[in-house]
Amino acid sequence: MNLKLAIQKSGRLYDDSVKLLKECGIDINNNVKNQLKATASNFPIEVFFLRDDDIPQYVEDGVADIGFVGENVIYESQKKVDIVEQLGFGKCRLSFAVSKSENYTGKEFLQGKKIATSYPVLVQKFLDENNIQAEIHVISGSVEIAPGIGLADAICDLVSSGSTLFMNGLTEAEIILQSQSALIKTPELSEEKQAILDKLLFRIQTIKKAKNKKYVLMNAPNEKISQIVNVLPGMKSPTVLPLTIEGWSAIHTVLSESEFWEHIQEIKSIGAEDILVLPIEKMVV
Ligand code: PRT
Ligand code: ZN
Repeated sequence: MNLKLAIQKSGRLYDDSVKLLKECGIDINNNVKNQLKATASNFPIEVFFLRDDDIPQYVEDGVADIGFVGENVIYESQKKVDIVEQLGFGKCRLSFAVSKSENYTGKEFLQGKKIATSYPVLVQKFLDENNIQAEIHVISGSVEIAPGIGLADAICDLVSSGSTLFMNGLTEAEIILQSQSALIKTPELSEEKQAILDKLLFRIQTIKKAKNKKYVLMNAPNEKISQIVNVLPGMKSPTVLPLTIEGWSAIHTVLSESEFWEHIQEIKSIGAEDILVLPIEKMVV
């Protein structure tokens, strides 16, 4: 029995999807170009390669049991699938943007306007929630050129760095959805397949927990240890080990990237030396 997973065939999510499986210790045989499916040699999973827009439908129908796909695509598709876990990659936002020369003062700007988008469902939902009447023009690609050629007064499209908007003389006016990739599952999953999914989820969560965490080591004089330990947030109390030099100890702890930057100067000024920061690959807590 294999769990059937749908991932994007090629595009922005492909590399991160395959990388996540690899980090989970799952080796898929995906060396052949243009292949439609692959199996794993060391995990009961079969991977289907599809266009991202088709993934929610396949999962709703149970042709695939689970899928990795952007939340933007999931919500726009309106398919009956369960979102099980956010995956932390493919981060972007769905935003309205207007020409730089427009004076965007708020949502009311959109009243009676023409909006070009590939996300008619999500845009209509936003308009309805805000009692705005506007005309939606559905375009499937290069939405950002619509205002420049007089096709629309505003666009609603995915933004990540913002450089596409900038290059087209547009500014981001309103975010309507924050999105990232998520693991979705079909509403009906057999007990046996659910057990495989639970195993996969455990691995994914283990990796996610470690992603932003650093293993931090430092040396400090013994009389400064309690002061340093008080500053360190850490998961539990840090480990303190004696050094061979009399009166000194090593402190080991786990911090998030932001906690590290927040506290490191203070820790150094208290008296910590030789501070080392190492990445953590996996974390089971
Ligand atoms: O062929 P297939 O249908 O599978 O792929 P696709 O062309 O529809 O999708 P693809 O590969 O472009 O994107 C897949 C998913 O990546 C999207 O559904 C989002 O969940 C996610 N994602 C994250 C993005 C972006 N960031 C993104 N920046 N998808 C698209 N963009 C585009 C955006 O549409 C705009 O044209 O990038 C441009 C803006 O980027 P910045 O960096 O200039 O702001
Ligand atoms: Zn697509």
